[in-house]
Amino acid sequence: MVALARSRRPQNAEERFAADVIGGLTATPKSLPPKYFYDAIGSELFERITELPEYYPTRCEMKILSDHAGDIAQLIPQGSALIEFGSGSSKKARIILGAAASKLAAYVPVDICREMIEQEAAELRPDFPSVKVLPVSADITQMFPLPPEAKAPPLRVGFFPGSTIGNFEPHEAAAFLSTAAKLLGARARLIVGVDLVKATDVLNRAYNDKAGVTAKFNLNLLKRINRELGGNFRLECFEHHAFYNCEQNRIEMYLASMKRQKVKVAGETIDFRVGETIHTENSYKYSVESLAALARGAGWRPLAAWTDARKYFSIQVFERADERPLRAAE
Ligand code: AVI
Repeated sequence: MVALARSRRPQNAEERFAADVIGGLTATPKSLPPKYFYDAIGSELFERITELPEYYPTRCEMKILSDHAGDIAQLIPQGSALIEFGSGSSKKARIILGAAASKLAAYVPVDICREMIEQEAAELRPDFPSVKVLPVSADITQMFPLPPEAKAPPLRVGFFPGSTIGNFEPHEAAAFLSTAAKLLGARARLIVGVDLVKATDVLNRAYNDKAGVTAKFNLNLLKRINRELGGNFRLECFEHHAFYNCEQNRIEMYLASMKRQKVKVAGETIDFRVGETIHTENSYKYSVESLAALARGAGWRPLAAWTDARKYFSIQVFERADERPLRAAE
C-alpha cells in the first residue's frame, strides 16, 4: 500500500487517503488533512460537537438563518436551483427551503457521504414536494458535474454554511469561491456562513470542551488510520491540543505525542519525539469585511450580511460580479 502511496498517482479514494496520510506523517512538521475527520464515527462526533454548550457556531448560525429566512428568500431569484456544498444533515437548508420553496425549482445537496445525502433527500422530498431534490456525491473542493436538472433552472444559488470555508487555507478558500462562481454560472448568488473573530477565551473554550468530545473527534482520525490503513497508533499515547492563534486569526488543532514512539502506518514506520505534534486542523475566523474582500477577489460582489446579537457568526450573500447591479427602475 505504501509502495502505491509513494510511487504513482492514487487511483481511488483509499489510495488517496493512504498517500495523503503517508505524505503528511513523513513531512516536517507532521500534518493530516482535516477532511479525513468525517468517517461515520467522526461525522457523529461532529454532530455532538454542534450541541455542546461551548460550541456556539451552529446555534448562532441557525438563529441568524431563522431570523433572516425571509430576507434570504427575497434574494433568491424565482425558479433558482439551490446547491448546498457539504450538506451533511441538510438541517440549515431546511430553513431556506421553508422560506423559499415556492421560488426554488431544485435543491442539490452535495456531500462526500452518499448514504447520508440519499437518506436526507428521501426525508426532504415529502416535506417540499414542489422542489426537485437531486443529491450529488462529490468532493466539494474539486469541480464536479451538476445534474442536468440543476442546470436547467435560469440560475443557481450556492449555499455554503457551517463556516466550513474556515477549514480551508485562505488561498484554498479563494480557489473554492472561484470554482463555485464557475460551477454556479452567470447571475449566480452565494450564501456563506462564517465564524467571526472574537474574544480568545470564547474561541479556546469552543475547541476544548469539558466533555472531551472535540478531543475524541481529533483522536478518531488516528482510529480511522488504524482501521483503514493498518496503523497501530495507541490513542492513549496522543493528546488533543487546540488554541487560538490571534496573529493568523485561526484555531489550530494538533495531536501531540506523549512519549517517544514508533508507529506503523500502511507498512511505513513513523518516528515521534516526546511532544511532537501532528497538525490536524485550522479553523480560520473572519470579519464580515475580510470575507467580503476574499469573495471580491474571487469574482463575487457582497449583497447582504447579517450577524447574531453578539456578532459571533455571520451569514453573507454574494452575487456574481460579472453582472450589472440592478438599478431601482429595472
Ligand atoms: C466543520 N468545521 C467548521 C468545524 C470548525 O469549527 O472548524 C470543525 C471542528 N473542529 C473542531 N470542532 C469543530
